[in-house]
This record gives sequence, structure tokens and C-alpha cells, in this order.
Amino acid sequence: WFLLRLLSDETFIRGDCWTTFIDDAPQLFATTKFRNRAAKLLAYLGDLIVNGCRIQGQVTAPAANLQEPAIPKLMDAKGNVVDVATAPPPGWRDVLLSSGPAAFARAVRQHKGVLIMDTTWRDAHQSLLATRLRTHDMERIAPTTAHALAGAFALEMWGGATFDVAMRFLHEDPWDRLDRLRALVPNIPFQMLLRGANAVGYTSYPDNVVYEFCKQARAHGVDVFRVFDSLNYVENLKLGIDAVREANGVIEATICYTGDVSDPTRHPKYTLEYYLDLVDELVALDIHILGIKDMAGLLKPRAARLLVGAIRERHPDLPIHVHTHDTAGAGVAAMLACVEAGADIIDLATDSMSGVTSQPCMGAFVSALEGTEHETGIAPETVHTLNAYWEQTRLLYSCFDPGVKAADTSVYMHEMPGGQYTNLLFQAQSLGLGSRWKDVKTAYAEANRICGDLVKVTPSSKVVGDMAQFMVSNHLSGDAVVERAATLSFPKSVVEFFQGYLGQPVGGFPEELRAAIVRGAPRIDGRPGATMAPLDFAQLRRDLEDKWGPGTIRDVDLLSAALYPVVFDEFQALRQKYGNLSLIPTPLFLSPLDVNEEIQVQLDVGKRLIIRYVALGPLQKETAKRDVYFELNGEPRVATVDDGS
Ligand code: 3PY
Ligand code: ZN
Repeated sequence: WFLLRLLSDETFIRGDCWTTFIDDAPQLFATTKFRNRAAKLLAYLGDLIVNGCRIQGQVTAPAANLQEPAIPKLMDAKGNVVDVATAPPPGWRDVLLSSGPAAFARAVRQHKGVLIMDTTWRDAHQSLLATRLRTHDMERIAPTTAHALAGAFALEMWGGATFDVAMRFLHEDPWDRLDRLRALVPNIPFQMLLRGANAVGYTSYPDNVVYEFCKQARAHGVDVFRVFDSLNYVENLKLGIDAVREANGVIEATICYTGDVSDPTRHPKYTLEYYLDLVDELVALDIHILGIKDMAGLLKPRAARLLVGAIRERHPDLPIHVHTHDTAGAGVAAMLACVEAGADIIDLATDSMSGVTSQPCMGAFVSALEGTEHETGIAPETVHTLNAYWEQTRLLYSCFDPGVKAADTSVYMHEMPGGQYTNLLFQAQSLGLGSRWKDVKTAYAEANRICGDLVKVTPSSKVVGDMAQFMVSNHLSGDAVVERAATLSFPKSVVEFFQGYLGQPVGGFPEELRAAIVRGAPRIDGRPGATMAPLDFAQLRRDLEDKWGPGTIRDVDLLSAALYPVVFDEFQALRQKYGNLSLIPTPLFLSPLDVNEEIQVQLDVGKRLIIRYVALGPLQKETAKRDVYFELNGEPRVATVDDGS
């Protein structure tokens, strides 16, 4: 084909010299590149036809006739349709860009009314849909969102589990997500969740990795960094705070809330005094915003008043940003209490992506404050418009929805973070332990008790979750674990936690259990990163380029590989095999085509593919492969696919 094109090209026919010809005729190579991309896409569609959807985490198979939702029309206050292709109104990002992080924080504090952060693009789907939301579906609604939520404090859209899941399960590049959404939303700040010294991973990393990570995240469009530590360990927090400062980001230093400040007898470690001291320590580090991260949704309205009220009194100029989960069903009530007590910013999710393990409902909150001095500046109708998109989009992802249908006030007992709740429920269901879900929750509470009553949030929540699963599968009570600890073979995460790889827990380790679990292995009694050698980025680049080809590794790829070496390699291999899968619509990504079904895919501006699935060939016994027959823009094409059955 290439030769035919070549021989019919006028320049070539005229006999110009070969190298000049190649330089002057990039159209031929662009076409070849495009055909390669088309062949890769057919390979993916063929695999889906032969093997079905292989994305992990499915609760049920994807529905057969998935449809992309229409983009709802956004109306302005006068009832006119907003042209979302035009530049959106200026927002808080304009304030940040023109005045810098400190002045931005001051302006937020002085702002009349409460500001909202929409978590739909990050924590909501992390907590409801196993973090499986794809860039494509955010990108479709991004221009509308830029107009609709122009007055919002921020969109939380990166960090947490999204980084890992994007590469590992969705086969898409998290940096690319950031770039693409940033281009579509220039006016609203982007916020990410940074696990302090754990960055967006599950363990501690060398300091230079955290610094470089923040620098690149900032350069690619993250504005506000919510920095937390899974043990509230200030030495780890300091590192994250410093890295964000160096990157010139907005530092939202965060305390993780557990226990119940309104009931100090039940939670003697996590008292109001404990939190106030912690806030004082953070404020002394010259932070911009204080985050209160109630990852399990334990902050009841009375406790909210106590905590936020006391912080507000002590630090009148400090912007306070509150995050909760609605697992128990009290989220809106608690957030309204926070507002009354002096909070400046509240996290909410679009209605159909809210509730239960996710954030409280945006529409309910916005409507509740309408006409009050705390009005959010977001019209309820605007929320309805966005919601029309999300209630349909959520259906595309039903296969990843473990189906938490209603509130669960036992969270006040087990204290599982929202994201982990759905994760553990899914794991219990896939192990056939769905009917023993209550036992898993009880074991979680027991595991927490014997570990010393920890702050539980990624990654410390994984330690408690792994310990709980270990107890359930080995039929061990908490007391039995403590008694027999010296002879048991614990999960790796548990051993490493007790070695000190995550840092120091509030009040120290339960030393007897620690000694029995750690045995002769090394211990760290300070900040883990302090004893780690810096990562040699130049060497990493050489290693990766040896594997993937010279010039193929961007600076951000170094970070992906530093944080997730195995996941990054698998992602690269898949990207080489199937191309950039993030560009195809979700129905095509998840469910196989029917015979004779015809689709159109836009791989690039002006490059439209019309693909028809024609037939499936027989299994070739010797090779365990099948041919899948397509038509691509009217021409016959075959994809040969491994049959995994
Ligand atoms: C994360 O670390 O991913 C969280 O969402 C913690 O709540
Ligand atoms: Zn959360």
C-alpha cells in the first residue's frame, strides 16, 4: 500500500531525491501513522469481541447496549442557552494566577458566602465506582462545567487513587488527563489529593520523588494540593507541604479526622485538644488553607460545630476547607453545621454521583443555603443541568458499581473510609463472602483496635483492611492475633507498617505487638523518607529508554515509573499494542460490537474512522488465535487476536 501511494505521489514521480522527498512529504508518513493507530484500535476492538471486557473490578458484565449521554444545554440566569464553546467566565483560578497562592487564600477567606469544591471527577467516582471514570467522559462535560461551576473554589480531579487506576485498569495516562482537562477548564482551580510523603502511592518515596512530582503536577495544571498524611504524622506532612511550596502551589495542609470529638471518652486519643494542637503545628508551617479530611464520614453535626468552631476562634484568618463522606447519611447536615461554625469551602459531588460512600449532595447543599448569607453562588438549576449528564454517565459504569444502595451508620463503629468501603465490599463479594460483609466490618474495627486505634486513610487504612481480611480468612479474633502474633505470617503491608515504613502513629505503636510482628526485621523510628537515598532520575531514564526506545520517555513518565514501576511497564506495553485507548468512547471501551454494528471514531481532528464488525473467524487450534473481520472506511481489515478462553 505504501509503495502504491509512493509511486503515485507526484513529487516522487518527478524523480526528486529520496531524502528530500521524505522531508517534504510528511503526509505519507502521517497517513501510515494513522493507519497504525487504526490497526491498534481494531486489535483492541477484536480483543473485546473475542475475550469480552477484561478490565478488572467488574461486579457484573458491562451492559450490551451502552449509549453515550447527550450533553445537556446550560442556561444562563436570563434563560438563554450558554455557548459553552466560548471562553468561560473568569473564576478563582484567575485570582490565583494574577495574585499568587497567599493572596488567593486571603481572598477566599474574605469571600462572602460559602464556596464549594466539586469532587465528581475524583473522590466521588473513587468512592462509588472503583475510580473507573475515564478521561473521555470528563472531557465531554468539561466545557459545560467550566461555565456552570465558574464560581466554584475548585474541581477535585486528580491524585488519590486516580493516578494508579488510570494506568493500571483504564490503560490511560494520568498526566494526559490533567493536560486535556486543563485545556478545557482554564478558569476553575484544579485540586489534587497528595498523600504527603506517599505522593499518590501506598508507601514512602525518596524526598526528591515527592518534590519532582509536585513540580510536574503544578506545571501540568494542579493548583491546589490537599496534603495529608495517613497517620497525621507531622514530619511526613512537612515534606509534602514543602514540596508544594517549592512548586508554587496552594498548600492545603490537612488534618485527617477520626473518632468523635463530641465523645472523648470513647475516643481518648482523638480529642478536640489533639486536633487543635495539630492545627497549630500546621499553621506554624505557613500553610495557605487548612483541610479537614473526614475520610470515613464520622464528623457528626455536633462534632463539626465543636471542631470547626474552635479552629475558627483560634485562627480567624485561616481558610477552612472541609471534606466528608456521606456513608452514614448525615453528610449534608454535618456540612451545614461546618458552614455555621465558620468553614469557607465544602466538598460536594453532583447529585447522582453523591451520597453513601461519596461526598454529600451538591444540589441539596446549594438549595439549603439559597437566600442565606452563606449562599454558594451556584444556582440549583445549574446543578440539575450537570446532573442530567452524570446520572446517565454513571449508568455506563454500572459494571463497576458494587451497589451500596443506602446509608450505613455502622461506619461510626468500623470507621472505614468511603473509598475503601466499596473496595472491601467488592473484594468480599468476589470472594463469595458477601453474606459475611458484617463480619468484615467487625474485623476491621477489631484490626484497628489491636493496631492501636489508627488514623485510617490510604495507606494506613490498607494496613487495617489487610489485617481484617487476614483475620476473617484465618478465623482469628483480635485477641487471638495478639496472642499468636509471633507465630503468624502477616500481610506485607502490616509488617511494613509495624516496621515504621509509613511513619509514626499518633501515640506510638503498640510495642508488644510490634515486636512480635517485626521480629528481626529493620525498624524506622522517624520519618521514613529521611533515610532513603534520592532516586537517580537520569539512570531511570536510561533504563526506561533501553526498554521502550530512545526519546520515548517524558519527564512525567519518569514519575509514573518511579511511583509504580510494574504498572508503568504494563501500561507502556499496552499502549504500544493498542494505542491511546483513552480517546475512544466508553461504550466501545467496555462492550464488544455486535456483528454488522457500525461505529464512527474520531482519533484525531479530522481523522474519522468508520468501523464495521463483519464476522468472527474460527479458533485456530495450533495458535489459539482467532481472526476478527472488520471494514475500516469501507476496506476489509483483519485483526488476529489471542483467544483467552
Ligand atoms: C486517597 O488517598 O485516595 C483517599 O481518597 C483518601 O481518603
Ligand atoms: Zn474522601
